[in-house]
Amino acid sequence: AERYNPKESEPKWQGVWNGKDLFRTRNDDPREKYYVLEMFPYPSGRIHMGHVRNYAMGDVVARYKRARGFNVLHPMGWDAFGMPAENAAMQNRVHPQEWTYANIATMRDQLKSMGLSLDWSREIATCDPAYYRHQQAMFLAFLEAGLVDRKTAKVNWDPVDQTVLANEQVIDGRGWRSGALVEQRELTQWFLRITDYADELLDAIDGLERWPDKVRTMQRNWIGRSEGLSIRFALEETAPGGIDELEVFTTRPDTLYGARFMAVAPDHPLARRLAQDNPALGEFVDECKRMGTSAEAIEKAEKRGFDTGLRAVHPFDPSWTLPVYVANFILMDYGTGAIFGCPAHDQRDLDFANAYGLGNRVVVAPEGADPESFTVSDEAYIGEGRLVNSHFLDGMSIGEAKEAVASRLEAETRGGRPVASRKVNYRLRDWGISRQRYWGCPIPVIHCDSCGTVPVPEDQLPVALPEDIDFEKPGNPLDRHPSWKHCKCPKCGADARRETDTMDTFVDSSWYFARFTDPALTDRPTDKATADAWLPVNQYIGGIEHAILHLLYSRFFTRAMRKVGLVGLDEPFAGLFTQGMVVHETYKDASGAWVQPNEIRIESGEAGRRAIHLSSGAEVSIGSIEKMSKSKKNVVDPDDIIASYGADTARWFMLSDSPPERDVIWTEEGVQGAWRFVQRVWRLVNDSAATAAPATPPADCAQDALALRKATHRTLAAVGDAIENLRFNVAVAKIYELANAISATVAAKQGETAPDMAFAQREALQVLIQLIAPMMPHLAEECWTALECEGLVAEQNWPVVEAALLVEDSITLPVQVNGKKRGDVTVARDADAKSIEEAVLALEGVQRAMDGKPARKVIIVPQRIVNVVV
Ligand code: ANZ
Ligand code: ZN
Repeated sequence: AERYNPKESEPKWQGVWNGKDLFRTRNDDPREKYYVLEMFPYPSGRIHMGHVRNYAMGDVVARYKRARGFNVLHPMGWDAFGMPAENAAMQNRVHPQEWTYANIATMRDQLKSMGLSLDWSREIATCDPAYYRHQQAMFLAFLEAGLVDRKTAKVNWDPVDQTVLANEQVIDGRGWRSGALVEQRELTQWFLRITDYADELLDAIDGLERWPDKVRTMQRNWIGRSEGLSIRFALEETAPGGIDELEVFTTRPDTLYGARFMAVAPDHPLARRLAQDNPALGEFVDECKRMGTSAEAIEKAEKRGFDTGLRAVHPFDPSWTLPVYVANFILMDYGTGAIFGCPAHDQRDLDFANAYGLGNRVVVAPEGADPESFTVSDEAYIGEGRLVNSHFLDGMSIGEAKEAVASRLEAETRGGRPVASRKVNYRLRDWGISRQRYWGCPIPVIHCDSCGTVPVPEDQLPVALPEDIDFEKPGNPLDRHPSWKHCKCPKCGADARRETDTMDTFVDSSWYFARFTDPALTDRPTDKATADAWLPVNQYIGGIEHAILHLLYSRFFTRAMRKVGLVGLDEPFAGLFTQGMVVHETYKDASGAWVQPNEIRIESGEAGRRAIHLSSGAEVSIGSIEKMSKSKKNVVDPDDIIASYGADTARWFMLSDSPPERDVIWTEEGVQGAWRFVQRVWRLVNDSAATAAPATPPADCAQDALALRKATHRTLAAVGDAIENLRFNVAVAKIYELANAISATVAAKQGETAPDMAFAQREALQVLIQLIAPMMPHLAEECWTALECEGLVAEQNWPVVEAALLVEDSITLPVQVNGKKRGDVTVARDADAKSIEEAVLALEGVQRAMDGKPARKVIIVPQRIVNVVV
């Protein structure tokens, strides 16, 4: 037969599937549902290999589940709002909308060329007013349900561009375009009250059994629940502003006798008040702000402080006072923005104390250590142990001491209030969704001088983005637009202003999976019954980079939607799979410039692999394997691969080469290996297609034919299992084995083929085609046709495993003589007692042990063990 030609076959079969509307999913289909979803792409321009991997995996699951008789929902859409569109507008003077839709058109074609079994009739783009109007309606419903707040928060302000910057736009403390030092400004912003659900979101993580442990841990840490004690320290003398105490949050009240200092955040009210009269402190506070207030910035920075001269009184000893510092490593928005520092048992406190000569005192020593000689110098002791140097706490465990301190201070009062109270703190913050950007979903509220903030009435939704905008000047184009923001107050009719902030694009992606269940619905975001019927997504697949924010926001959003009656469940994703990255070798020429993979060819010789520059013929050095990135030029364009080898080859290689959660190294050799397998399957099918085969298994099956049938059914069972568990590389390995087994029988039987073997071969080939179909759907259709099978592979049920063929022919049993193991016997699995006994007594080891004596009894425990009693 001729070589398989994907260039002809792939578009042809895509047309056939399309013509039959094979992947359109109906909501009224009575079969059991299965919802498989891959994280929808941002329309950046072109698809990359990461997309190919992600969507190839999802498609295997979709096609497999369809063959298993499920009503499969496998939709696709576009996470289409976001900054890159605005950047493109600024750099290339193209409208964000035009840029976005052009990218969508390109990427849609690319995805279609992959032959994915998607229901394109459900396609959505989050920048479409038909989508975001519902998001606005939901925002208003959340507002009414008390899930939305408006409060001030800090933003990054670029003083030159006069604009708010996203965190990613701040590079080393400077604006990415202007290079100006970024300032922190307070702005009024909209927040979603995710913290209302902190406990619920945390507790429910335990139930997410089909999520990777790693992701579950990351979510737990992000929510960051910590139980501790809030303690009020009196100030020795009342500070300016009448401040006479300092409240701290601690998770280690047991270490109270190890306290050496107090510290407050640079924007703590005490620091702010003191700075009014103290320019040097004011300067220090400003400096801290410039350093940035992100957790990473604080983690990295050298620990620095400013001694206020105030002193705080130790709660257990009125004669013991501690210096109060303003310190750059204390965050205002955690706990109370103030701490007591215990250098011996906290690394940051130790670094700080060492820098300022504050010393330390060990109060927890490891079990059995000599408290006198156990000291700390550069490394804090944060392990378990018993309390020392701590008066009434001495000898207690950390847990006991925490309890003892808490109950004692809770019982004490000052000014009529307890000195301490138990408190739970969360790292999780409310979700600030305001963005001062054009290309996002407008927040549907109106500001009126007399009525305050007024929701846009439902019948005026969507609040659509104006199209006539310019990006010539810095700042938010919505704010600058000559007319858009001017409107009438819906309540009093007076002149009013629209909110010009748009929503964080994470809002768009927090509910798209629910919208897919009924994307054409015009009057509501979702139909509750329909959404509940489809959700949760059975299998969600995407990158680990979304392990925290996207997944947590979606989990919160589902609960918020439940609260306003849009869905009836809590958890959106029952199963989550995070795939690894696609990585590639890097290449550099003699001048040190990066060279693209398509500019070289690889030669493998005695001396190993060498890379040769195609145009110059010069050798190029092969560098490390890195994530595909434009900067290192190690990107392989899926279009090029599909053009030269076809989508099936690309899909097959993606799935075959490594476990799906690990990185896959894209290599030309690997692609060629996949390509050879495509051709091999095609030849195998064509070489045997002509053999006439009986439709039912012949009564007598010879050994070789039976062996092939067993191989077929074993593979069938194993591949089904592997796909169910997303072990695609295992499935591929099993399929290779079956192909080898078929090849061997074809090679062995030149010429005439007996009916039993003809049957076995035909069965094996059909199963092989069905097994490769989820991964290489086009090749599978072409082979199916070549075998003159009926219909399309894409419409077939998954083949049924004949359980009898999975049974091993023989079984090996351990053999004991008088209870002592003397050997093993291998017999037919269905061998009768007499033949087992004969085989056992013939064993050399058994005969030696019996030493010529007769067997009194031979006990056979079926399928388990044989015992000879002498
Ligand atoms: C005294 C102490 C002694 C502490 C010790 C730790 C070890 P988590 O677990 O993250 O909740 N802390 C409290 N508020 C802070 C803030 N706003 N900025 C920076 N650090 C703050 O951490 C709680 C611990 O972090 C608290 O317990 C406090 O230091 C510090 F041996 O109090 B600890
Ligand atoms: Zn009004």
